[in-house]
Amino acid sequence: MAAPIALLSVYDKTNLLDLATGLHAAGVRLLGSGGTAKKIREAGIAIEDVSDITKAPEMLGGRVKTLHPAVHGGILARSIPSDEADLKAQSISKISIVVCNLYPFTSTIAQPGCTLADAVEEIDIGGVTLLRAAAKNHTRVSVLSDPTDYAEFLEAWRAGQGDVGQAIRSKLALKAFEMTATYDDAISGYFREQYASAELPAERLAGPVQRLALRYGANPHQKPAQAYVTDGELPFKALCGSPGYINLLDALNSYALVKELQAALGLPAAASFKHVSPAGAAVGVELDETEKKVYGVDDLKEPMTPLASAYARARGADRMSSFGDFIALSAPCDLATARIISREVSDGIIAPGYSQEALDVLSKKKGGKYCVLQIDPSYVPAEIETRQVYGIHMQQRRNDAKIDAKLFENIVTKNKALPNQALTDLIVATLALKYTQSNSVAYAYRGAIIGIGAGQQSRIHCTRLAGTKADLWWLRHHPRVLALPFKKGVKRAEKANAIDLFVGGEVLEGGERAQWEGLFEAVPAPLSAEDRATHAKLLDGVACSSDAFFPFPDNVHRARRSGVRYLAAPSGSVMDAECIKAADEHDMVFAHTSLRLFHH
Ligand code: 93A
Repeated sequence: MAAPIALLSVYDKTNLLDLATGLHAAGVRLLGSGGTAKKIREAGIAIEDVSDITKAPEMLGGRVKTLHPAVHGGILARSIPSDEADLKAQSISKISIVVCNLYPFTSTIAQPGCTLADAVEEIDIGGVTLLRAAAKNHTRVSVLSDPTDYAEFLEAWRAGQGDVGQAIRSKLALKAFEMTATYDDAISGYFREQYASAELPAERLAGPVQRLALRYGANPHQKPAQAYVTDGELPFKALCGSPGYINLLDALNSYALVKELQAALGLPAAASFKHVSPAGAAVGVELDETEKKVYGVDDLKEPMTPLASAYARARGADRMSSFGDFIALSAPCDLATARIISREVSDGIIAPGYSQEALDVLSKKKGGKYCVLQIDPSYVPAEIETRQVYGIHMQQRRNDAKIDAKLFENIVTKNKALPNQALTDLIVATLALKYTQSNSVAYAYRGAIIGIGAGQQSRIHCTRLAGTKADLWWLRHHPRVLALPFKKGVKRAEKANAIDLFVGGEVLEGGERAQWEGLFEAVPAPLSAEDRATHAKLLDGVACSSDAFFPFPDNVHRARRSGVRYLAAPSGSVMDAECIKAADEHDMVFAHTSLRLFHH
């Protein structure tokens, strides 16, 4: 029987001579490309040149070394009669072992001053082809792509007398496939940066791009940073300003939320995000006169549209948290909505479109730096999503669970009366949780979130946090708050802060107190405990949803204290019966959803 053949073609020549010595001693015939063969021959080990079997010299300055049917026929041939006949007809010998590693593309492009031509020269063609061909034919061929595998391979080769076994060949093939995939990622990443980025605003306006360079990542020292897709183009473009990393996290999560809200409820929707959770979210339910005052839009000259009402509600749930928000709209931004936004401190907006007059207003914000993103509403994200944490890739199916009326059909309390408005509110609360960092609990009323407790490790802390926010939101409707005698010229953000201190019952001292009092024509007396209690009793019919089951009935009791009448949460707690009992005690309506909605 003819000696088995190994083809060696390596850039990194670590451990090469040990391997060549071992293979040669085991009776393997060695074939090498230029530099690899030279190094082995100089060490006194017999080796033939690839050109001896191809009968063609290396050419184009090394660009063509191993690309030849004599090489690839020898690697790819199976042990089947037709392949054997083909090899015989062309006088080609089978190759059993391929040893190859690639030109150093990644380290070359990392060199300062690396030119495009330098990078291009480091794109390995023949080596990738060797690895891929050998890995494809791994039922017969062994492929060594990593010098640290040589010693173990040699041992197995000797032990198996020339047959390392399928398990080893399979493992080596997988490694080679990973290696070529990583190599190709580096190449496409480099060219994406060169050819598919929009660095200049003018380029961005021209149309969608595949890659967007970001100023930095989550923090200024996290550079470089970018957003990209590997297929096609990004589904959004920046019409004004340029988004940061956290802006994009907010934009993409918030747009997903408003798109689903509009689809579920047939009304335009808006969300106000901060730190990748909603501070508020709402659908376009018309505002009454009191609400207009609470949300600070009573003085708006532009007539309110449903979309403007949605944003006014979303922004007004928790004005303190919404300071510097990222906004999402489910429908093209109109002038009324843009006018509301123009008066608020905000970081950016994403919407499926903008009327020209709305865009004119928004692009003047922040000295022309306000981030305005336009997203393609027909965009559908991939079913599988991947992220990397601490160097580890993690994959999951996207949370594409549909949230609609059906989810709330399993009512487990005695009271089963779920009016339409309450159902809308449960959908708003539950959909908001789908895009809120967990654990989370949300309270909703009149189509809007009024309190959200996000990112707490304890469920009751979520329920309390959301409840306290809802309480403060409701106190902002108190006639004494609506009549607070602010001096002329006090800014909107200052008012929001002053009102928050007033309804929160914060006891201020010294300079802070003086500053607060200085905002008013006459210093307002604090709300008494009785004022608060009387007002709290006026709120009823609030909906509350939880992203996982209530572990204890304290959540139910706490929710009730903020006017909650309608509850939704998955079942599954050992205390389910106790939670239902608590809901019955308050004559609440509790729907078990069987859908957990953790989000990270
Ligand atoms: O320029 S190439 O893509 N053309 C080829 O045909 C080819 N075949 C192997 N580069 C090629 N190689 C690469 O050459 C291998 O991947 C390896 O990195 C390197 C080994 O060259 P040498 O044996 O001359 O040191």
